[in-house]
Amino acid sequence: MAEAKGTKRKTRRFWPWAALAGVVSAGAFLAVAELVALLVGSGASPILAVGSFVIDIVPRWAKEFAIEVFGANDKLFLLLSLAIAVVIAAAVAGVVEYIRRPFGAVIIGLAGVVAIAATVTRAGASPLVAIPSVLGAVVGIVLLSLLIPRLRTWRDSTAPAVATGAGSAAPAKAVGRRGFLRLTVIAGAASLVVGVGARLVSVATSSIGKVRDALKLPEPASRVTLPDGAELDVEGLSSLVTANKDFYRVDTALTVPSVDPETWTLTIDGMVGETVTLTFDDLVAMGLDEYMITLTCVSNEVGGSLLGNAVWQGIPIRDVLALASPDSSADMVLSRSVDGFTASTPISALTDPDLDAILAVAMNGEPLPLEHGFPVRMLVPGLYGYVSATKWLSGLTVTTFAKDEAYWTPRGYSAEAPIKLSSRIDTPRIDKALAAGPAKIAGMAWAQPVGVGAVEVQIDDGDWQPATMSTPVNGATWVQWVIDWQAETGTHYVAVRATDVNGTVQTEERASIAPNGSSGLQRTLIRVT
Ligand SMILES: Nc1nc2c(c(=O)[nH]1)N[C@H]1C(S)=C(S)[C@@H](COP(=O)(O)O)O[C@H]1N2
Ligand SMILES: [Mo]
Repeated sequence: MAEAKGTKRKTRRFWPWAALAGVVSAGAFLAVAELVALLVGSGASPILAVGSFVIDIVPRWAKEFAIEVFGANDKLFLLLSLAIAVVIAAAVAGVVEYIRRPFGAVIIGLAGVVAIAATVTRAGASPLVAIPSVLGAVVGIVLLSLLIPRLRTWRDSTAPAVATGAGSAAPAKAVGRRGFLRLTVIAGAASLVVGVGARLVSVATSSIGKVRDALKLPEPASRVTLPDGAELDVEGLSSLVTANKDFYRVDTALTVPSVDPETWTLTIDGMVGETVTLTFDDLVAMGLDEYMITLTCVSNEVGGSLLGNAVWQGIPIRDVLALASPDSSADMVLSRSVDGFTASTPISALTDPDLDAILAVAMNGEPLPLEHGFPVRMLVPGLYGYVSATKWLSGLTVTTFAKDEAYWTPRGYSAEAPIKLSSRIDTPRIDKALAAGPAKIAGMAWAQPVGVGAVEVQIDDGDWQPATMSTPVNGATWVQWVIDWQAETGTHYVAVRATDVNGTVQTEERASIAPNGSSGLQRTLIRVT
């Protein structure tokens, strides 16, 4: 009994080493997979494929939590969580292999199957993308089955003399221990160098940034002209046009898709008289015009910053659709991105001659930034981004809401989602005390596609007072507003509400972002000292 307990304790003493063997084996798996993925091409990296798969399957609350807590770092958070999960699973695999082979190897094999499944099911994947995961898993299993026997030799060599034979303990200990540690260190270091190196090479050789820098777009036939008073000058107020570098980004893409305009095509199919495929040159040759459109995310909370305004250059979607002669019984266009994302847009919003729904190729005077959909994206005034603003666009399928659904529809968001009339306070901010005396309260308001007619502000329990608005550029664009205020020492509440040009007043009724956008009034606390 005492001896059995002693053996058990001794066995457990080696568990951390077994866990390390598992982690090093998993590291070799990923390193080999990354290296081979370099040769096979985009979409073959198992860690990124599994990450993308996780993005597609995580429940809505988890996604909302990640966006809320980590904002633009939500993808970094996902990758870190994934890395921690991989390390834990790998450590378990090592210990399991040590206790009872070959079950640790089986765990690595299963991880290989998951990686293969995740890579081959990505949009547009070729069967070749399975190769890195297969080779990686094989290397991981081989390494684990080399390490664990060495660890056992080490353990056995530390057994009491009665078990291993007198005199042999000392040299066996040296051999077993050194054999295990040497292979662990070499394999671990090699994996680190190869894995990190392969990732870096993959990022560095991605030449799409250079392609974008070299792209010359023709001059647009028309420019957006700003009316007098289109922009107010108030400290702390958002600018009328959001700079590209400050523009919010929301998408399901773990890595920004690389799409070369040289090989890009757009296919218009489905319920059409004729399927049409356009090249980038075909599209641009239809003629560019400038449009100012404020893009808004359904995930924007009351008072939030998930919206931005830009000057876009593009082509009306109604002209592009007309080339394919859509069937009059169709009521939806399902737009598709190269990465598999889809959006469902009512065809009426795309063909309305009074609404400039466009395929955009430029944003604020330059080709679309890679993360905002290079080379071509959609923009539809008045509809939230997830039902209209497909980035890295690759196809338009003319169909019906009854027949097809988009990416977010089975994930708890409405199939159709017009932007809700809303407004926000940019200054003063709740986290910054204000000095008593004359002050300005200012912010933004939006009512795409009709436009804002009026903005009112309420201070404490006072009456709603009209704010001064910037001159609207068009109905698809937000406006700025400002009101002068004599700030008195103490704490105050400020609320804002917008009215659209048709006289509809922003509702006080609170709604959360799911299923079709937040509502309610922003009421902010101001401290005056
Ligand atoms: N391919 C693709 N396009 C997409 C998305 C996406 O996840 N993938 N997200 C949509 C959503 S939810 C919004 S709000 C807008 C955001 O565009 P931006 O990142 O350029 O601001 O893009 C839309 N287009
Ligand atoms: Mo969005």
